Amino acid sequence: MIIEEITLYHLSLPFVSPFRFSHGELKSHDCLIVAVKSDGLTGWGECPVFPNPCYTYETLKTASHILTDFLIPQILGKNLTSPSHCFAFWGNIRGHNMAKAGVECALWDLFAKSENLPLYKLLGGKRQRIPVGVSISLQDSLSGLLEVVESYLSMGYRRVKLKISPDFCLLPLQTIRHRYPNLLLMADANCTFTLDDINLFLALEELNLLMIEQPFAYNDILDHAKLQSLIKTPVCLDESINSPHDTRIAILLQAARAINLKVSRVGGITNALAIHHLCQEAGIKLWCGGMLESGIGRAINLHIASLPNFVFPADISASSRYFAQDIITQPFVLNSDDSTIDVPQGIGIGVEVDWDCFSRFVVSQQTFS
Ligand code: OSB
Ligand code: MG
Repeated sequence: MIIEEITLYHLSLPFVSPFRFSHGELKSHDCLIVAVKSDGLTGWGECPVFPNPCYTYETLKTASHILTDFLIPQILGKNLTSPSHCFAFWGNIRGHNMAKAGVECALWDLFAKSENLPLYKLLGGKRQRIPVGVSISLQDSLSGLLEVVESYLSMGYRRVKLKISPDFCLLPLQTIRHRYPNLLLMADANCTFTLDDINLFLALEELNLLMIEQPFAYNDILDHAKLQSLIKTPVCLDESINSPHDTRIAILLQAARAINLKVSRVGGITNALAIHHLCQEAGIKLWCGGMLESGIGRAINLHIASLPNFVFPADISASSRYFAQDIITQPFVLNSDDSTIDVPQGIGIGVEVDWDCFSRFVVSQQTFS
């Protein structure tokens, strides 16, 4: 398909409540949305990058610079024979996975639409309902925390992930576990601990956590391997896995029993598929992570999560958990009977942009043709 036109939108979508984790507090989802046109079709992608280089080194400004000055010009007017073909034109661009994922996911949507198929079918996905949970921010008080957990459980969510940090960890997790002995409960440290905290991780063993996500540095694999050898609770990697190569190292070192796979963090669907297959072969269980995406990124996450080695509930909650107003015509809802969200069944990513809402949240836009 000849890439005729690409539009880049900077969107700012207010959250229903601020998202707080160890990297700070976010009041809105600021992201870049990519629309790629070819042959009368439009493919959509999302680059869910933060304003600050806190989660990865990328920021809204770097992603917009890399997209505008390199990624987009290098594929514009080119005839791509598959979504992954873009990488042949990007060989001289190191890193910047989120910027790449924005365009690459739009190409997958475009190709799925040209084949008249829902994206998950093109990817080899089977499931049409994805088990999901909710990721809960750091809270100010234990009573407030229990109220938040209670409210999500009453909506039908059956898996809770709590953000933790050195001053919000053991007691909050004990409090939740005491109140809900059978809840699927896990913790995400976003890199705030070190091996010196080993006694804390040993104390967490009796809480029967589903896993502990990314306790150590964003670029560490070695210390995570050491930790996994010392505790029974599964260690899960998030920030540390940015490529199939990182995945091979983690597998070789037995650094984790689970991986939180985010399409945006690994540079798109091509790499996500490669990581999926590597983990499946190695017996490492996956689950689909989230970056507080809009309806576009959320749809892409649901499609990839339909692959067979995504075994734990995903960080893909209903649109209303994040936004009063999403940018798609049919916002995602939770099936409260089994804590799942449906994979969209239309062609491509299977969602339609609601232009009224969309244009209200556009901060700026630029078209390349
Ligand atoms: O570490 O998984 C994370 C959100 C933004 C950045 C990093 C993370 C998260 C979440 C929320 O945990 C996942 C979601 O609900 O989209
Ligand atoms: Mg995480």
